[in-house]
Amino acid sequence: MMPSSPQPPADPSIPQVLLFGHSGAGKSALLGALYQAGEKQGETLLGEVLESSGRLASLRDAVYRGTELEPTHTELTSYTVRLRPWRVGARVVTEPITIVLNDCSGKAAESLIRHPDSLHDPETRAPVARAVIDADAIILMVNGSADDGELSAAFKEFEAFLAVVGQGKANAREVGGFPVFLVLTQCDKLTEPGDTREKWESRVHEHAESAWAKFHTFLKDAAHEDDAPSPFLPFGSIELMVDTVAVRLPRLLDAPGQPSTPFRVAELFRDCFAAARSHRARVSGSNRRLKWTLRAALTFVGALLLGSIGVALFQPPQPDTHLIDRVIAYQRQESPAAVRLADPNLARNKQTLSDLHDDPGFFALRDDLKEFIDSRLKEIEDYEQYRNKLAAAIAPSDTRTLEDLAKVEQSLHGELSLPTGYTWEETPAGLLREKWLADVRAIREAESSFLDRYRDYVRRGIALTLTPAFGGNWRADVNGLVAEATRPPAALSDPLPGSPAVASPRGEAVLNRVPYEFDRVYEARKDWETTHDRLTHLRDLADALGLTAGPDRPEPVLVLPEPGPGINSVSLPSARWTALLRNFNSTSDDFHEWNLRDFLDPGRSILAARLDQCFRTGVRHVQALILARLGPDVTQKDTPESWRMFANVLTDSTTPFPEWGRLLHLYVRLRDPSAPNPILELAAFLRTPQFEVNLHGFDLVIPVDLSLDKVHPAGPLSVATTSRGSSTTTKRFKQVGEGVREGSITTYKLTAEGDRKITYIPGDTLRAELPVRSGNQDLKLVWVAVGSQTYPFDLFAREPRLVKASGVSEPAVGVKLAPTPSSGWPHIPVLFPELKR
Ligand SMILES: Nc1nc2c(ncn2[C@@H]2O[C@H](COP(=O)(O)OP(=O)(O)OP(=O)(O)O)[C@@H](O)[C@H]2O)c(=O)[nH]1
Ligand SMILES: [Mg+2]
Repeated sequence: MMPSSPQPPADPSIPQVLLFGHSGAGKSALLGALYQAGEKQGETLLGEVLESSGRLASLRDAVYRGTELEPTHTELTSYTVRLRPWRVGARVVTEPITIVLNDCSGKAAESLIRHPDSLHDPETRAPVARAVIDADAIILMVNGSADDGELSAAFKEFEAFLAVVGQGKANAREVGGFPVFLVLTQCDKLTEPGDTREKWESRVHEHAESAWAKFHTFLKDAAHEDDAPSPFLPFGSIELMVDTVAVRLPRLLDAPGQPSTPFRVAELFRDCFAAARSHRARVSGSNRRLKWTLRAALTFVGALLLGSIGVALFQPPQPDTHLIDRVIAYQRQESPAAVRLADPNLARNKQTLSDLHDDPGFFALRDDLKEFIDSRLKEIEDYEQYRNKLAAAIAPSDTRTLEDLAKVEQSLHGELSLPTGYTWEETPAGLLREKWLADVRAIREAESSFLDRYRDYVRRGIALTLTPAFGGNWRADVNGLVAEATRPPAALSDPLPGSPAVASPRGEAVLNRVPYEFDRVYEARKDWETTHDRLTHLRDLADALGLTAGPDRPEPVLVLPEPGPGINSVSLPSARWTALLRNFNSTSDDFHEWNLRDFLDPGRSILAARLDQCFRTGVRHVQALILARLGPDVTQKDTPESWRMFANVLTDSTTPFPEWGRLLHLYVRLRDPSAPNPILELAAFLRTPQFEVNLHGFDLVIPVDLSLDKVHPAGPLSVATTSRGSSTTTKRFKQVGEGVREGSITTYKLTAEGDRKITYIPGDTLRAELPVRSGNQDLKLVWVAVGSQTYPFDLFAREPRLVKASGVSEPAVGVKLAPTPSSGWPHIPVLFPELKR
């Protein structure tokens, strides 16, 4: 087994989290799920996960592609993860967090559990033991779908392990409350056939409760048995939390399609990161205090040492020729700074120089030789100090904003500039600094070019959404842009051009991923994603409506053929719906992303007109189906009773009407999201027992050339409702003010005299009459419905007849009578068929 993956020097301020558990517990998968949660559940995790090596992204891909994960072969794999602050609108609601996640192999964990001795050695170099000692939180994982026996065996081991960890933390005089998360993994496997989300969650909950009870019993029993110090001590104590997770939701009855949604992973890491951060902060505080104590003690010891050196100084000096030769020999064969300060020469030289310096004859040496030794020791001390400063500094590749990058550059020219008096340019530290300066330039250049590129995509995308027509090359242009923008601007895991690699820790070349993740590029990429989505939805809808051109466009499934021979109106709607789902990759099952509200003119108007045209063809199919159901003698079926029965046919799933309702609803919904399903609207209309109308009045239009002499009202308009029991109610509407002439028409306002309410029961007859005068002739205008007898609401939509005193009548061409809009005059649903009397 390999010991551990290469790791940057640990920054003491970065909290570390260790994932610990048996092989197959799901540690690596959980890290993949964390990356997924960062993308899908950022609002719960409170951040988006950034990891510049791309290894977490690969883990995620493997987990959700459903391939078996390889057991982890290296003892410990470390990931430095940055959580980009979460935003609500433009407001940043969290701080950025950097955290090191350590994934250990199950085999190494099992071996540590069996032989935990290395945990007692604070200087241990064994990777997993080191990770336990350095951890700010441990996620202790056990397969939640294991049976009772397996769980008990795992808990027994964990108990022993925790006791050692607790003891170790106490011995290290560490702060109290070390966070340990006991996590039951793979809970999706606890699902049973027919489970709903609620049922499954409650089973998972019960499982966790019983596991916790079992574990708790272990802890209690163990404390009594051997009387060893309990891990729950106030100083170095452990704070244990229990959680349940799954990398994916199982297939559930009420949520069948969410296999790529992690369960409680975001919550677990959110809490774990917070606990680890606060532990790290408390540890730093306590270490500072310890350091102070230590420094005070060292000063005291230093004073004692000086005393003994003082005694040595008073001995008479004895020149040591052998020592002089050694110093001169060292001086002669000394190599340039770049070589003498490089590893491993540095340690060797330091040892040699210290030996020379500590030699009893040192004080008797010539001044120039003493100065030489002192200056070289000082150089090594300065160099080490500088190298440590560089190791702890923020590298250009750690930044994600131009401001932070500028700060890094500033510090490389400021506190991290090479000290004067030394020629360190070619030393490893000097080369690393030089490389970082080159990285700053390369990142800045790439960031700006990536930014320009995504801004250009957005600009081109918006231009395409503003198209005046969808034909010609439009579709090919959209697809060309989408294909171009889908490719990242550079291979993200490749080295960034202009970023050199040098042979020292943190000296590897920066990857293209770094500038790609810079905040401005990220924002521009998000803008492009929005533009991309809008553009592809526009293309898809235009495709579905047959408005686009090009060789490989999908079937225009929303364009319907006219009803007629060879066309099966019964199967048409479901065939089209199936084709729609097959051909168009909708993110929702109601296609709301095609809502016209989200598109811009002129494209929006073109789509609206085509949707209307297609809808009307659909209406003709439905009306033909209704008429076919009613049979040849339609007038016989035009009764309130048969219409009420017909309403049940409309909602009967064995008829084609519900499918038509779903399809036609789509056409109207895309234009107006609140539009009702036309089939359900018709059914509700046919079931209405009575219509309440509040007739305020009418606007009457009479063309001036209706007759030779001007025709004008000569009395009130009467609207008569005659019930089937033959009682008649008449409402009158009188003219108010003079008629207003505009061009070739005169408009009159008629208003109700007295009560305005009419209760209309389907089947009642409706008739309106207005006495008019033309010259010295008394005539009348008469309105009667010509469509349905049951619902004669088309009465005022038709031209009246002009009836002479002799009883002869003719169409009153151009006369219009419109109820004032607030009257609530019933409107006949669009699917109600034309009935000829
Ligand atoms: N259904 C399901 N399978 C999971 C889940 N988590 C992990 N697995 C599967 O369990 C197997 C082991 O998962 P790993 O993440 O490799 O386990 P590990 O703890 O890293 O194991 P080692 O690397 O050997 O220590 C893999 O095949 C995963 O796909 C989960 O939540 N649900
Ligand atoms: Mg693993």
